Amino acid sequence: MNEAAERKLALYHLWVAFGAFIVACFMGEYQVLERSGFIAALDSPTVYFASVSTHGVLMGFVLTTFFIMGFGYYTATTSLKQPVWNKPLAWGGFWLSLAGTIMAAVPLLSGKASVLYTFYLPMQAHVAFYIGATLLVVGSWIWCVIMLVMFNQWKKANPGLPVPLAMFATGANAMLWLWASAGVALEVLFQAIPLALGWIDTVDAGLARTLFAWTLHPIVYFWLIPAYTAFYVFVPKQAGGYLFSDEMARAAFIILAVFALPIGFHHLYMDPEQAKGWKLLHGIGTFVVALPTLVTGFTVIASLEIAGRLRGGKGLFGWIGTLPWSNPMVLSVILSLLMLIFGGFGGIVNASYAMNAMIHNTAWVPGHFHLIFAGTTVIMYFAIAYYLWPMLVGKPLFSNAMALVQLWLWFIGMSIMTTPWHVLGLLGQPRRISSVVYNNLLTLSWKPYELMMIFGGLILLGSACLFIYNLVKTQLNPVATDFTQQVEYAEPIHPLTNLPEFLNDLSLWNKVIAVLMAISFGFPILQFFIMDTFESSGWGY
Ligand code: HAS
Ligand code: CU1
Repeated sequence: MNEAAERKLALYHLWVAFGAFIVACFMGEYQVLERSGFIAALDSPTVYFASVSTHGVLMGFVLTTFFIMGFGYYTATTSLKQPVWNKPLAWGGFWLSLAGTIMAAVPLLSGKASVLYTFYLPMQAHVAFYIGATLLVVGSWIWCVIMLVMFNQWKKANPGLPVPLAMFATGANAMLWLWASAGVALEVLFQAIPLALGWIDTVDAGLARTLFAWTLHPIVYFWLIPAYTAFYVFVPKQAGGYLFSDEMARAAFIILAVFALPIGFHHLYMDPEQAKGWKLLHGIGTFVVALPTLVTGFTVIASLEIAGRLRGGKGLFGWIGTLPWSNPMVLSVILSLLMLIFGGFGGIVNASYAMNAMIHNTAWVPGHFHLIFAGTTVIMYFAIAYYLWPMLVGKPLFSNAMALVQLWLWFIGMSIMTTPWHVLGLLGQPRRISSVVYNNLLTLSWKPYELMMIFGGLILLGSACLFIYNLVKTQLNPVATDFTQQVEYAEPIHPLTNLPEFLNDLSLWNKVIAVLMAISFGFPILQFFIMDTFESSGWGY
């Protein structure tokens, strides 16, 4: 199943994703320059905040959502071997999301929505920003519905058979996202848009932040799941081996989906609106959700070891050297896991209440998420693109060597940029600031690290340009193949027999999520409506 209509659908989504990505990369480099304060002519908080808001929205919402949709359509059709259900609807979702993106881009670029990608109220953006963001989300809901319909149709047509792992992961992600996006949808519909239109005069910022936290944690797993999908379904085969355990992979996706949702208060540890008991509950859940990542690390490394040994690797670590490092997918997973060690370590620091107090709202936090999102996650988006592009455009990859250089540069640049951010955070540099000159010893001590971050940013920008160049040249390659190459999904080393239904279905987990969400968000949201707070009559206003 590699039909022209499906290819076109995937390709359009992926190009929007990577178009947004490259624009945002240029903004990122401007931002490190401005923020460092080294070039006086660049100093402009107004331009800085417009840029950083656009950068965050393009990377966090546009790159991710379009990539996930395009990749999902392709994995669904190729793993289930059936066409996309209701293609006109899928295109409707695409155009709706694109229209929303353009609508939000106008106020962002004109400085009327400089509210950062988290757009915390009571900061206010132009209403077009909120409506545009809503349309983007509604478009992604269409994708979720299509994925879940295809999941269930296939199950009905193939009773008792295990849903292909790639589809299982995609289905879990669609379920996760439907739940996750509800929080921010409520915030935007009932608070941000009415406020922006002047229908209400005030909003409860605590309620807004609580609703946003509902979305903010699971959204990072929505971004991550395609990377993990590639870890499990592409990497073992590309490395020349087998998947260590299909069941473990399913369990990881389920735990990710179930536990990513009820734990958002680790973003609110330092906020006053939620009581400490609720923070503790969400804090415990945060440690639970690190578990599927540990399982994933274990399973993927075990799969790589199988491949390395099948290729003749001997001894404790000999298998690492025999892996096909020149395969972009294999190189990416190694670099991705290396970044995950430190990005995950930072996450565990963040999740620990007392340490969170030291790093919250400092440059440490962008250090954490650039390493684990832009590093661990996005490097796998590159790997997926390099793998799928020849099949999508029917041409051989323009340059494998260039892809390898690009991936190494991305890893090196990300390490050089995020290490100083972690240090700067510990040296007390706030996040979400443009350049500040206190001219004292503290800000002087920031300087060497700021120089490093500019250098890291430059390497990243170069790497991003190479990536886009390679894709464009592949598409324009005069040498055409005939679309016969098919995606190869990894086989588990032990074939699946007697897969329990709870590892092959999502409806039970959907109910578990409903219960956990009611427990962890029920009262914390309800309290805003039943409790009279200072100068507030309840009901969220
Ligand atoms: Fe996070 C803030 C906690 C994972 C993204 N995070 C953020 C923000 C973003 C983000 C965007 O508890 C900022 C939001 C904002 O703007 O305010 N995060 C965690 C924890 C994890 C975690 C506990 N985050 C992610 C992932 C993200 C992401 C994944 C994106 C994709 N995060 C937090 C907290 C905050 C936060 C607080 C709030 C901070 C604040 O105060 O504002 C965990 O899931 C991480 C688990 C991972 C590990 C690593 C295990 C390592 C493995 C690698 C093994 C490899 C080897 C090498 C041995 C424990 C599995 C093998 C080598 C070979 C050669 C084969
Ligand atoms: Cu989080």
